[in-house]
Amino acid sequence: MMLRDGQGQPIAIRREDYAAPGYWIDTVDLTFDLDPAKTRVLNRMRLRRNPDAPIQPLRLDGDELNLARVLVNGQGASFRMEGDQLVIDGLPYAEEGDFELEIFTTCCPIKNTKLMGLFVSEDTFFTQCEAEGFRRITYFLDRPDVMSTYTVTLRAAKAAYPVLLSNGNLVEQGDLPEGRHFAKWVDPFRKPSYLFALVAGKLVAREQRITARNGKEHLLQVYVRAGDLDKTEHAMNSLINSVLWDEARFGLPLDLDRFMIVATSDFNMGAMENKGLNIFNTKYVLANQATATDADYSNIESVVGHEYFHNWSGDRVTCRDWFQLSLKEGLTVFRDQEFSQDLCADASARAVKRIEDVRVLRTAQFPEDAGPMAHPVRPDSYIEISNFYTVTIYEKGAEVVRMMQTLVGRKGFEAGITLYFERHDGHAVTCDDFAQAIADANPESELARLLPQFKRWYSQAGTPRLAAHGVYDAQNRSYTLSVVQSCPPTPGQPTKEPFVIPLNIGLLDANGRELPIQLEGESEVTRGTRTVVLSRAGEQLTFVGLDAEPVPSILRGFSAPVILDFDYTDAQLLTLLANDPDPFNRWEAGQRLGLRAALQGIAALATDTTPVLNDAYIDAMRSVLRNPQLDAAFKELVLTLPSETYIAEQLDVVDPQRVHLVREAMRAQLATALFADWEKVYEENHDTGAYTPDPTSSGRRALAGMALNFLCLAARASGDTVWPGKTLQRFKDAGNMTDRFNALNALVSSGHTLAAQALARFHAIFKDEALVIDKWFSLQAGASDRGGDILPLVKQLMKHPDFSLKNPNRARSVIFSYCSANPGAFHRPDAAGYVFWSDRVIELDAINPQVAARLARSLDRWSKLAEPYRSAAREAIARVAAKPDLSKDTHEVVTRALA
Ligand code: 0A1
Ligand code: ZN
Repeated sequence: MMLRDGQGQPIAIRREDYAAPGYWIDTVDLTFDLDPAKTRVLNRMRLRRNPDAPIQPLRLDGDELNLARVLVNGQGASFRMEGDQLVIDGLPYAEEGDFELEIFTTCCPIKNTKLMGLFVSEDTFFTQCEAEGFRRITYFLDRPDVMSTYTVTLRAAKAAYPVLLSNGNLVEQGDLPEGRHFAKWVDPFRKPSYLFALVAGKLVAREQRITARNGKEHLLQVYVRAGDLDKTEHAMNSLINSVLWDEARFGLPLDLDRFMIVATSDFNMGAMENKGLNIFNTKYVLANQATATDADYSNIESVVGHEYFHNWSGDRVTCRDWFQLSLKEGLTVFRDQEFSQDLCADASARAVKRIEDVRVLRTAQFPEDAGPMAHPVRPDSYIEISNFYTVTIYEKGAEVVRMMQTLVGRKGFEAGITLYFERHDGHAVTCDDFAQAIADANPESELARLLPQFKRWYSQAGTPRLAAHGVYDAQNRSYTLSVVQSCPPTPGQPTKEPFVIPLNIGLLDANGRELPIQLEGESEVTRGTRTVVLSRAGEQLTFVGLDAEPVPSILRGFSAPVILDFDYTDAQLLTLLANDPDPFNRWEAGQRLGLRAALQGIAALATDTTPVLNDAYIDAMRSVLRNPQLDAAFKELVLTLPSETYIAEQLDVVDPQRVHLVREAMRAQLATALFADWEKVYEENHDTGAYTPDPTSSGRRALAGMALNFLCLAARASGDTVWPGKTLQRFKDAGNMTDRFNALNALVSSGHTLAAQALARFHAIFKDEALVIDKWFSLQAGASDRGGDILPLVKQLMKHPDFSLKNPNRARSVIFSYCSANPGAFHRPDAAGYVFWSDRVIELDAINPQVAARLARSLDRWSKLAEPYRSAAREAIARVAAKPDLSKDTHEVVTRALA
């Protein structure tokens, strides 16, 4: 049951209604008798009233629990149920000190398909408590500002559940009658309930003892199922690197004797930072060269880092309420991004990582910020908090932290982080507290000067737009850049105030050489990038001492999460693409050229055989490919055209089929026009020797994979059989999953007849590797559509014996790959894609509302679609919204979409 208003609609929770809890829970002593069908939970807590809060009954949250007993100080107590809440009156007053509350409940983990609270996955018990899953385990004040010390005793059948884990330190274990055993864990750190975890089952661990910089010894463990131990080395190495990095960069040591990671194949998200007992989706733990791609290796490194860094930014200092979610998530994404960059051997690899991060932001977060689910980094209200684990909270939140670092400098930022942890260690705090600490540690900085205005990044939703225009004055040898900022309305926020925007700028001469920078009225002349801080709606920047009109390189390194409009000429973009010392803007110049061509092709109603790319673009791409100074990874990014989603975002009215057709035409053109170069690129890069997932060799594999893709595409047009044949051979002989998968992808995405046998062989080799079978499904559901062939294939894939709607990874591999990642196949003129989508949302909602609500977001941008797509999409959303008994999760998404 959920809270509903008079009309029966779920009630929104508002940030302004925050009130401190009426009670504190100091200690929690939990005893579990684990049984898949009926787990018994004895919860003994010590509570006291919060003397600073109004006198009120105790209201404990619960969800799908069977209540057997409530005792206060050992006596039967009177209580009542109000909806899902257990309400107890007449408890001791503050002056009377603390009291004991004992609650005995049972729950049914085997039937828990929501994967929140206590659930069973492959005969092993796991928990997921963030954000509000603990209430599915026991009645509790399930909110992050109630922090307690936990003692946990786990009891279970020894043969079936030999490993019993919980947070903190193992203090006791032993056998019990009837083949059962127990383990008792004590977590020395106070924590909110969302960080509680337990795991029980047949698992094995890779172990490593490490000595940190400060001389302390720790035991690191990665727990997996018995057959997967050979896939844990990379996760363990990533964990070791994370421990060392956090201590070196921010002075934050590991505070536990033992740190555990456990992998499960049934998980709604990527991973979870439970104190000392991180629980991971297998996708972000398991890797060996035969089963995982370079991208998997790199994701594992980031996610292991991310969860580990939460130990400080999340666990030691947590959120006061869920509106502050970005306090931990934005900061922790920033930290994992910095970690991955710092592990790179050179500046080029760092830039590649930055470009990849920005690409995620622009293809996922910018559309979110422009759509019906747009919300500030610190939201003002929500119906279901699970819907707010978004790219805005995570990725835009990280950009906000990054801008702070830009404004105070790297050293200043490190001092700010130190002050933040000194001030708030052990507490549940707010985004304001974080920004204040960074500013206070840097009192002379622009951040401190502009702090209240800077914090609009937390309160205002929407992506700011910078309209920049440059005028050269030959007489005064000056160049004036006018910049006007604006931000479109978002739900509930019709108007916006100006943001503080750190803008990194450089100037190049016509030959692409970096010019010295001197701003009018300043005596200082600098070389390279200059950070200018914008804070007004419109500003003019005048650069002096210039003998000719410069080519401005604006927003270097993507110094702020904004859209930059500048009327670059093609010649200027070609100069930047060939020369900009800032690799981000060098890449960006190529993207702008590609985007421009795509938009022109779309406007001109290009057909699939119209040349969309001009010779200058093709020549520039050829030069990039042939440039010996550029790394393979960077080349691969430059040669990747803007995605269909990104192109669509630039249009007011989107015809997805047209976008798809034009982008495919551009790909076909790149394939044929650069055929000889692709052959050479392949020959030069395909042999990367003994497999290691380092940035250099993975960059070469990525570029070779791209070449193979284009070669097969060109073969499709020419009828050539040599390259498809070579690709099949490559697929068969490959020594690692990256090369094998790239070859398979080249055959599938070019629609070659050899694809079928390669797919069959791939399935046969990897039938027992769930994560590889996910790739097999996802590749097919995400393949380029030819004449509407993907939807029937997707329906067929759902009938495959390996398919299951209950396993989130598998559901995502087919349904999300089609509905969210394959716009050309999903947006069908006959609306069959949308009908399929609504059926799946409804079907999934009954099993797992979180997964359903995510799928529901595939149609976020429906109102931008051209007819007939627009009306058909709206109808499909309305059909979902009309379904009675929809979860809060899905209800919130579809009603916002229709608002
Ligand atoms: N805090 C985790 C993300 C997470 C959130 C909710 C979950 O519930 C299903 C699971 C994980 C992180 O940022 O990694
Ligand atoms: Zn996180």
